Amino acid sequence: MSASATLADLGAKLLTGEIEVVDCSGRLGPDTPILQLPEDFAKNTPKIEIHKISEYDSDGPFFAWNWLVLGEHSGTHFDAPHHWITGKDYEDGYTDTLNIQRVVAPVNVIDCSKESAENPDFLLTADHVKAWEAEHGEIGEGEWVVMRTDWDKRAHDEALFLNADETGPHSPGPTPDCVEYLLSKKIVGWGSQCIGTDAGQAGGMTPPFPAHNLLHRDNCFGLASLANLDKLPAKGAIMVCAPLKIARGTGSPIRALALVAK
Ligand code: 23J
Ligand code: MN
Repeated sequence: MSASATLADLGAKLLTGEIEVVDCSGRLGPDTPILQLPEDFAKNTPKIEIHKISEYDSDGPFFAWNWLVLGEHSGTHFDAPHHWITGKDYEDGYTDTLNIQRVVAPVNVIDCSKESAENPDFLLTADHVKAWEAEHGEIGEGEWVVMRTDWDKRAHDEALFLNADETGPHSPGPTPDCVEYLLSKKIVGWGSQCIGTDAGQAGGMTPPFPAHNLLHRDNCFGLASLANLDKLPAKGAIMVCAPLKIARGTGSPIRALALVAK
């Protein structure tokens, strides 16, 4: 089939609903869970604020609009390579310079929901990914890989979502060897349903925060706080994860979309 015929077919099937758009973003607002770095970092990213400018009142008689306090790394969001020191020298590593063709790609959904329910510190390894590939097929170059943990079901409660105690946050994520394996497959990026791309306990790994350290070292992207991955097949969906074109931005909230055959 020609590319133009494929695209016409896609358009027609979007209109009939045979291809469904699944919303993989959570809601952005004052209740959105926000990362809290340890106190040794003086500054932190703020809680989201939505301030009214007007709503059909004396400040705007026939229009409603708001202004926001919104960190780049808030809610369902995109990590660009410049976010981490290992990615700092990529000229195309910012939200306004990255190759936007890359962010629309097939997605591999690795279901770790059962393991994560049993153990909030569950770590996905390269061996797990290889076993997943044996069952579902190989992960291809340029594709997204996302870890389904159903962590979005906790997003209504920040404490439940961050799941921290005296020993720090407890949430699932990848091991360093998992991220290295995925990068050897030349993926475009890695996504998590938790607050960031790394596990809660990833600060103690070698290297610390391997998803951040290794993905961005290789000019790859991260996705955090993804929602509704339970509505996606293991393979076959296409993910659209476009960051705002923030000037020299290191990341951005996104409306993550998945195209899924019904
Ligand atoms: C800043 C510093 C450390 C981390 C993060 C941000 C994130 O997880 C993020 O949102 O990219 S670990
Ligand atoms: Mn981030």
